Order: sequence, then structure tokens, then C-alpha cells
Amino acid sequence: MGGNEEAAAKQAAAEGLVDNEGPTIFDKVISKEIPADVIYEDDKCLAFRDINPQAPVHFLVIPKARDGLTRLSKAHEGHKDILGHLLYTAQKVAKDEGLGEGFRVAINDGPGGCQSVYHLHLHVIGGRQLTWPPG
Ligand code: IU
Repeated sequence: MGGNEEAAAKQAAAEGLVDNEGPTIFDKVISKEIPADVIYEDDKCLAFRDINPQAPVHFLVIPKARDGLTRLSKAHEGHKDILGHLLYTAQKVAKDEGLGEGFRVAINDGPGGCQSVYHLHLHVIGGRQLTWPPG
């Protein structure tokens, strides 16, 4: 690996752009080290607006403790409570955001699912007519 490539790989790993269980950019959102537009928070999770919104309303719901959940497919029996909590929170915040007409909850898993940040997150998207199938 050349110097530039190595630096890019290190940067990607530092930002949680690879599934290596290391810290991700979302840890910095949780610790408030980097600013985010947080719209809901409790002891277990955080919801904040996506910096690159795909619809008028687009926010992410993330667990505060990653506990191995870099991606949904890493889930085990012990994660059922937090998974339920994230889904419950997604619909609650969607209502607060005025998405009474409907919305979409999506979880991208791994390279095939177009996941880019390896800290589990639910996308909640709405505020316009969504179409199906997604890309
Ligand atoms: P993905 O499912 O891993 O592809 O989605 C990651 C999302 O995180 C993506 O929609 C980004 O726009 C979003 N995001 C963010 O909101 N804030 C950040 O600092 C970073 C990514 I990096």
C-alpha cells in the first residue's frame, strides 16, 4: 500500500467506514464531539438528522452502546431488546416529525446493502411520496 492509500485506509477505519468494531464517526456524535442535529435522545439511543438527506425528513436512530452491532447481521439473541427499542423509537420520532401519512425505515447491511458507517443505524425517511422498489 502506498502512503496515500495507507492514509486513506486509516482515515476510513477511524471513521467507522469499515466493519472492524473500532470507533466510528457516530461515537463522536454520541459523545457530542462533533455537532449533529439531535431530535431525540434517551439512555439507550439517539436520533439525529442525516447530513445528506434523501427526503424532506431523514433521520437516523442509533444505539448509544454499539455492543458488537456494527451491522444488523451481527445481531444475537441478547440484542433483541435494543433492536425493539430502536424500532419503537423510530416510529415515535417519525410521528413527532409529522410523518402521519407514512414513512420508511431502512437498515443497510454490509457492502451488498450499501452500508457505509459500521455502527448500526435505522434510516427513517419521509415527507414526500416514496416509491418502491428502492435502488
Ligand atoms: P449507511 O446506511 O451506512 O449508508 O448510511 C450512513 C448515513 O450516515 C448516510 O446517510 C450519511 O449521510 C449519514 N451520515 C451522517 O448523518 N453524519 C455523518 O457524519 C456521516 C454520515 I460520516
